[in-house]
Amino acid sequence: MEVRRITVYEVWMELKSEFKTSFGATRLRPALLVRVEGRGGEEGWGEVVAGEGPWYSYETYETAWLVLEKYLIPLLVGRGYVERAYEVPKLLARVRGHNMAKAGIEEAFWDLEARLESKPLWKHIGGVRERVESGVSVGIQGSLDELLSVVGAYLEAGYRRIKIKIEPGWDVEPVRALKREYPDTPLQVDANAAYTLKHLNVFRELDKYSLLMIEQPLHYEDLAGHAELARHLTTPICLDESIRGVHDAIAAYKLGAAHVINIKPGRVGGLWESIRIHDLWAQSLGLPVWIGGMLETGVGRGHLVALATLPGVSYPNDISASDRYYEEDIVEPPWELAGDGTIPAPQKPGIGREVLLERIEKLSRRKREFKPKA
Ligand code: OSB
Ligand code: MG
Repeated sequence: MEVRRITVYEVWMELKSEFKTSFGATRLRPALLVRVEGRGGEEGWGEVVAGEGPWYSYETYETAWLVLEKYLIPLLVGRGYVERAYEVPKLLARVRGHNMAKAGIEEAFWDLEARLESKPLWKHIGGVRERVESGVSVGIQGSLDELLSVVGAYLEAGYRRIKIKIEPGWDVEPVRALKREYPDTPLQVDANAAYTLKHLNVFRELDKYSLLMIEQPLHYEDLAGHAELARHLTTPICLDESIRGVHDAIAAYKLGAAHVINIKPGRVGGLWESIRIHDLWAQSLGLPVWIGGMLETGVGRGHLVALATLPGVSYPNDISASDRYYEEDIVEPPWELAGDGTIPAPQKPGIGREVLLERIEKLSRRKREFKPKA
């Protein structure tokens, strides 16, 4: 693939409602959009999911901008040519960490490659399903009444699986309330690392509610702690923040730290590493994975949908429709929920959506172009 030009846009997307987790609340979501242009005007798009501050990860939209412009893009644009998308991670491997920045540019090459081959991205990466199961991730609410009404509205809209964010003081009560009101709705919780083993009594209580899983209960570096916790619970433990690549997945398996992995391309450095984790955890070990989200725009969402079509994905994903997040998305058509609580895999090439350049230009606070030296 010839690389004619790489452009990075910094956009700020206003969420329809504030999203609150154990590490803070967001209403305005930054995103870096990466556009790679090939020879004949073809283009590919990727998204950097780093947040406003270093809370979920050490990366922020500003560190990602710096690392992209100073280190990552020069490694690719300087060559003027990239053979295959799967080689991008190898070309970027000299840079340690900064997985979200890497993923944004790697995804753009996958989208471009699939478009050049006139194939939907999901088929290009070995996906097998025509629709992906959509769940919704619900932030921490101000009261149980608000929680019940917010969840009620999502169920009304067709979502079939609910995940709620928890933190100390907002855990057993909301789970009990939801199980009482909606006993048949599959439910799981996500702590974003807000607990320690001292909270064992809370987890023992949560263990009574047949939750699908408990996501990232402990510190992101504490694989041994998760292994210890797992020995006390029947509810499966799912890791998110702790799994930064396939090496972490191997360590988690050897320690018995998790039964489930939430795969996010941003967290692990792109689609290639996501597929490697899927192949190890689901295909080789026979354990469950699903695809998580980071409140992506329609661009990042396209990459999530593609990953969710992989054969080993066996739980509903944190991939909701565009209108769960934003009044207006930056792709056409927006991602929509089908009647059965799924999102159909697209038939068009690449991520399967038209990316609205004019809208992106309008939303941009910063833009920079990179070209090979003539
Ligand atoms: O931990 O899964 C998480 C959003 C931002 C940061 C971390 C997480 C999340 C979500 C949102 O849960 C999932 C979505 O995009 O719908
Ligand atoms: Mg999570």
